[in-house]
Amino acid sequence: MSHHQVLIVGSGFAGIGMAIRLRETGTEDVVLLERAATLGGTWQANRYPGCACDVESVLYSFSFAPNPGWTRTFATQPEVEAHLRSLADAHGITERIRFGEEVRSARWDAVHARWEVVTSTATGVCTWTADTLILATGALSDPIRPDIPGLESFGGPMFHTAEWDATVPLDGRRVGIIGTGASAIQVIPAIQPRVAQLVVAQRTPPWVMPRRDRAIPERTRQRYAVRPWTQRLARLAQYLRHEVLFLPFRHAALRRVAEAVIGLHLRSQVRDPALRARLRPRYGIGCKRLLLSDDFYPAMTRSNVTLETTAIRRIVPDGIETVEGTHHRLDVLLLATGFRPTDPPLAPAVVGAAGRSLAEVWAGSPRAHLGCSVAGFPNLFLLNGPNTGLGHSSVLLMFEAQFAQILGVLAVRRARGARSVAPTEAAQARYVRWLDAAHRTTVWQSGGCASWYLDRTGRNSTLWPYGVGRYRRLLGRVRPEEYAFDA
Ligand code: N01
Repeated sequence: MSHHQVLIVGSGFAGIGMAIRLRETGTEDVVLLERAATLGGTWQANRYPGCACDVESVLYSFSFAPNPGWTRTFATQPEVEAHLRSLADAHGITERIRFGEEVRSARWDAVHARWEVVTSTATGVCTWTADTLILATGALSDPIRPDIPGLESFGGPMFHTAEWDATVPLDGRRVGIIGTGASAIQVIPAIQPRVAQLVVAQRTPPWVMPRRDRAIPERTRQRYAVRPWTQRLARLAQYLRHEVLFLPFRHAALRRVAEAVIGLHLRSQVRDPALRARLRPRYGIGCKRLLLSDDFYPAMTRSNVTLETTAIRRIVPDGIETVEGTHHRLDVLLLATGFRPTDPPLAPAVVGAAGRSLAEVWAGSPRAHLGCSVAGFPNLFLLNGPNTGLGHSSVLLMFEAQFAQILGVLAVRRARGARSVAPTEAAQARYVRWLDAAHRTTVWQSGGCASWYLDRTGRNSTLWPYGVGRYRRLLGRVRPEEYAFDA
């Protein structure tokens, strides 16, 4: 058993950024538990062809660790992963990560005022204790397979985009892909030129806007390195642009304008009116994640691509069958069917002061004070927790706001000589009521789509309902009266 001041679960952007900020502010004894063999979280797990960031690189980095070396306006997965690795190395975080440690349970020990965490490893079970536990496990870390009859009967290779099997050859084969979300629209153009046939099974057509990805010229990169303020200026411009992009999500009149403008992208890229009609979204823009692509629509017009919009009745050993009886023969089946962020897999295993788990307390609808701590769970902090996701900007900005709040709360705990801290029930309830009211007028509630933003109770427990600036202002100050400190 080993004891640490802080244990962080997960080594993606959130976990690594938190560890850096903790060390910078004087907390040296930080250990990160990572179930994978390498760091990076979602950026090491998702390795499908075409995988790239759909937020501009200049904004998809921490303000305290800018990267003047980004080679494209939208970094590819290998480049994001490499950036994260070099960040962890440069700040002495890599040696603090314990790889291959999958957290099985975490229990608050009130007697010793600490968390007891059990992990499983390749060789057995390990027990850890920590004064403070920070969950940085990501919202999009556990892929879901679709609930389609016969799925397991498929005879050829079948895998989820987040579990890409690069050993399976796709060249010259008949490939099917289920889903047309953010992952699918990156995979489809990347593999379309290589495969013999590509069947795209679409249940809901997404809104897709132009991406305008391009190489960042060497001279711009040099300028960013020599005069960092020029990169900060570019970052500010992107930040403000994204804040404007958010407005249609709250205002129906602006939504209609956005739909008209963004609808031109489909019109300009798909000439065939029949195909266009099948690709046209039928819900309010932003209700599901707004996607960016320059090559998805063109790929859909190629002669080796079939768009299937009729529901799948079942998967059979040699392909998929629709409810109208069409049988698509396939060699390989790809599942681009997303993740389940509203049922965090670790929630049943994290047990708080009253002996109840996060899953029991949440009952299918996660709630947290300011998105980063939960009443009844002392010395526990969440990164990328309930209602901290974004549909319009860089989630790294949200992480930075959470780092500030968590560091601030820990500083007050230290200053008061307290052993533990948790938000009060009243403060959390007030905050959640305010959030729910704010959500009522957003496109996510009224846009006429079914999305993973809403949990099984119909509540939006994933997204922050305003622009990023408001969250940063809210979390930039600690209000000690919102927390209970125990000596
Ligand atoms: O998953 P999704 P994703 N039968 O849930 C369909 C992030 N991300 O992996 O819309 C048939 O968006 C489903 O259909 P429908 C980003 O935050 C970021 O693509 O539910 N179809 C949908 O089309 C994103 O939002 C980047 O009707 C079924 C698709 O599968 C999040 O990850 C890149 C089905 C799932 O789409 C998730 O994106 C990629 C069924 N039974 C992803 N079940 C960046 O660039 C599901 N579908 C940063």
